Amino acid sequence: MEKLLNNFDSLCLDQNLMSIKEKILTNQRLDLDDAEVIMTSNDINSVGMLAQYKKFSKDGAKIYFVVNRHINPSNVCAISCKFCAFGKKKGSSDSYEMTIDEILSLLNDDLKEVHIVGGLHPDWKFEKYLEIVKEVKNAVPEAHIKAFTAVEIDWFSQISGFSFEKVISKLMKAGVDALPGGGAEIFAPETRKKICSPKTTGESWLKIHEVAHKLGLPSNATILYGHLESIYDVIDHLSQLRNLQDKTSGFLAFIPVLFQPYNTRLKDTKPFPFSYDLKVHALARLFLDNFPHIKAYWITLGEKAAQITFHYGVSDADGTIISEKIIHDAGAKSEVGHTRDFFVKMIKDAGYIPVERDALYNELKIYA
Ligand code: V47
Repeated sequence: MEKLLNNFDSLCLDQNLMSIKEKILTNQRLDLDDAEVIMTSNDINSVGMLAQYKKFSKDGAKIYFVVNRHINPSNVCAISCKFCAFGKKKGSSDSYEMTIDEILSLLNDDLKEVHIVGGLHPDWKFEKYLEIVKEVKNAVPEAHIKAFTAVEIDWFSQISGFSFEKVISKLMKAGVDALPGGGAEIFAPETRKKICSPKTTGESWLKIHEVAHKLGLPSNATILYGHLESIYDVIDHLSQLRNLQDKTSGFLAFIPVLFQPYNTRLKDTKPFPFSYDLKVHALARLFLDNFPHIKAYWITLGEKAAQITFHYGVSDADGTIISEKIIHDAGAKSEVGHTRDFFVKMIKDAGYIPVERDALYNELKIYA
């Protein structure tokens, strides 16, 4: 593995990265200034070499994926965020609500993870969400259920009058095995206000994940990037997540989610160069030293770009998803889903070892 950095000194174009290399080699934690050096560096190859070294020191050449399915029971949403093209007003012609039977018809015994998230429905009671979880668990008991973002947990708390603890405990009892990482968007209050002012604050998002971890429920964390944020917002976001993970160790994976502007009220944001995506993924791997995995969300990146991030510290390719809607409503150009065979080939083609996993990263099959 040391070989990965053999040529580093002779190939490094940015001398500011040399002290970061020393820290990575000696397992020292990066600070906020190091993160700034990475995000402002033009030496994307050297940044990638460092992130790759860190990834290999954790997982070797393995890249994980899961046979999963996304289910969005309704797109009716009581709030409207500028970056979102999915949420619809109740009664609008493009709103929908799925019945339990419609939800169950999407399941099959091959699934290892069912990912359930949706809008904040103004009329549905908390019991309805518990029923969805119970019915899904009953139909596919072998699959993990990763359900409801912290924004939904906050909403359930408001509509039920229950504390976060009670809402999460009831969801766990119904069958939820993990929380997805959505809703984190960007914690920095000024930027958060510009893209999703009505949404749960960053502080509450972090509090809900802390409560979940304390109750023994693991979770993921996301960042929505590529809109109005500065690199300091990105660094602040990672720093707050790293601090919480130091306290709880409950996060499984960090997922950079690239903003898609189509059909949103942030249509006019200027596109970022691909080197920015690579730096966000690499920085995540280097800075979040206490996160087990960095995930490439191929839905937003596109399949080929996701493959390229495998060389920038990523250790997880998410999964089959089967039918993604939230990001495709905002113009994502990737397919809406893929097969298990697609992931095995995609990971092998990039030079890595595909490992099929469940939602909790238990290894189910290594495709050597
Ligand atoms: O939080 C909504 C994002 C997220 C847009 O935990 C958009 O394993 C881009 O959280 N452009 C939900 N993104 C997705 C999510 C997720 C995905 C995959 C895996 C996991 C996991 C979690 O969707 C929201 C928001 O950031 N989103 N609109 C948009 N226009």
